[in-house]
Amino acid sequence: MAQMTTLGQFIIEKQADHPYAKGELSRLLRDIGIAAKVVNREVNKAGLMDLLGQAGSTNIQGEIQQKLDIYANEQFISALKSGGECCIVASEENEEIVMLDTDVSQDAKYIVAIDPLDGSSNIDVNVSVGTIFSIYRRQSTEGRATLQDVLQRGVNQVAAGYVIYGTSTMLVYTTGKGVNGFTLDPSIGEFCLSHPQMQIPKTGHIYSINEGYYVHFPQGVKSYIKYCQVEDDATNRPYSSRYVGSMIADLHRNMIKGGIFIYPITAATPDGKLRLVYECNPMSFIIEQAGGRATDGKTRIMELDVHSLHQRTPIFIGSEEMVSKAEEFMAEAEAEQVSVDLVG
Ligand code: AHM
Ligand code: MG
Repeated sequence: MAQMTTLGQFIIEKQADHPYAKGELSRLLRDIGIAAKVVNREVNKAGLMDLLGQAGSTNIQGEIQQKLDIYANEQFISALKSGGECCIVASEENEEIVMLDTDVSQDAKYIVAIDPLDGSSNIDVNVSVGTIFSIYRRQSTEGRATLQDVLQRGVNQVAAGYVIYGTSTMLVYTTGKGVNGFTLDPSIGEFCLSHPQMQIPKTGHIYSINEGYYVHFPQGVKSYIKYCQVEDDATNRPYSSRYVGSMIADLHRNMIKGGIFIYPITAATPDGKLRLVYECNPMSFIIEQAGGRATDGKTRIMELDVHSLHQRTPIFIGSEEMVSKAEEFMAEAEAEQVSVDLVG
């Protein structure tokens, strides 16, 4: 039988590659991996449990929280707290940052931003959900860490990853030296290296966007969708449309098969829907590390300024050539709008 590499072994082996090779980042990743296994166990039996359903409270974006959202949030925060390497957790489920360092202990050097259970409206229909995480070094050097330590641009990330609770459960992460994927073997309870050095194809023939909002999309997005639907043998069009409604599932598929995922601004969500700090930046880091591209239609996601914890951004992410093509349509539409405005 081939020798399996577990997540724990892999993290230790790669520790020396990292500039901050003191073992803290490794311990942090290991803690996240352990919490992911606990969350996976609960997600898997969601259909059997009273946990399923809505908790009745709303989070700060006004969306109804599922009970498992709360459970997952608690698991990750408690794993990070007991690990001692993380001073602040920024979570989709908490309006404010969660301080883990204390007046007494201020040694923890890392900030973790997390969406504990993304796509949670899919839980009660048995569709894949996921966890997204992003890790930064604390920038301030004195006293307790503050919100400012969290509001760093995506280019500062030292690690990012996602867990997909799907037909199998996978943890995929990067520390800036490529992307590796681990599949949970439930018989031994370990994440095992199954997808070493993942690369997203340069192009693909799948586009993922909620076309139900078509009338509310900007003109550039509408034109790009039409381009995807036109017949053209040379570029293998028309493309297929696939939209799970669970960003991790859509991006994980695109990562393996090639494709583009777009969540643009719409009339109802003028800043986009997805969150920069704990959804778009980590996914952009991973996709870029796999050879893909991620922008807001114009600017690289990881270079956007971060003003607030729950900031939203439009996102175009996936295979490099497809994202660049969509950007061309955005630029064209913008230029046309400018000339219309000038004439008007
Ligand atoms: P959530 O963080 O509240 O779960 O929302 C994020 C999810 C993404 O996973 C998904 O891509 C998107 O929202 C779907 O939104 P919509 O239903 O508007 O297409
Ligand atoms: Mg989310």
